Amino acid sequence: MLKTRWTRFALAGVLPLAVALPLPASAAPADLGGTDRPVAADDSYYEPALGKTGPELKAALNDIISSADQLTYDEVWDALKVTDQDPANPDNVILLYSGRSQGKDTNGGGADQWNREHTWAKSHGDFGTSPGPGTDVHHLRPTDVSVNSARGNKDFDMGGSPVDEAEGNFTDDDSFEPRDEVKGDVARMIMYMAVRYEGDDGAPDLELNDQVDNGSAPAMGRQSVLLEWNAQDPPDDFEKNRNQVIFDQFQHNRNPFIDHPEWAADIWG
Ligand SMILES: [Ca+2]
Ligand SMILES: [Ca+2]
Repeated sequence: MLKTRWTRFALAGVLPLAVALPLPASAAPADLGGTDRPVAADDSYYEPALGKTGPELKAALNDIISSADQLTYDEVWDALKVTDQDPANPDNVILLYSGRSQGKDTNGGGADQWNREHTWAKSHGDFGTSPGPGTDVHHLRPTDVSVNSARGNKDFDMGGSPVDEAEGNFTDDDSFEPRDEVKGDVARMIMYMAVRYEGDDGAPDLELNDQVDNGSAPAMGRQSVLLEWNAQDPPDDFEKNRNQVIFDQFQHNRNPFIDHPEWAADIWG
């Protein structure tokens, strides 16, 4: 924004000296973590959506958050080491379902390593791991390898038996219930995906529905339960920081439901 203004002044001859002057450091494209970017509390990011509800709100948010950078699947490893860093230990990440803090460099496919969980299961719409929904860090989280397998591609709902190595999580044949501390986080990630992906850019149109066992359909449930989880478990500092880090350092877009949890009911309530 700042760079654009300087360029316009320069082109218009209003500030001819600007042509010869170096741009302020804060306007350099490489400086994406600076404090001059909009912050979460600044609703200017959402200006075109403010005052809208229902499908109009959803469409306005899709337009806003679709302006984003995409990572490769390989770059997701390094992004998660920043977005999900343990606030109490910069060498560790916190795993989504188990809540365990463990070394950033213990990622991989072996027992008790952490890997990249697609909270919106990638088979629901079959979008794989190429840039797009398959690499969107807003819904990708570090998880224990075996806990990730236990979740599989199940929809989210209440109930089932306790999940090994992840206290407070439950699963049965067709659904997965995350621990209370991340129920809202999961709901808001799923809602982000439903709004972000509307069938453009070669990606499927992802949508919520009120069922489980969605299989390979581009749908995720259970909508009524996700709405409850969003209300029960409001965004905490870890989740808000994660949204800000993705905005500042990686994709430069935001999850609107972390900034405005009330918009979930405005769209799906
Ligand atoms: Ca939470
Ligand atoms: Ca959608």
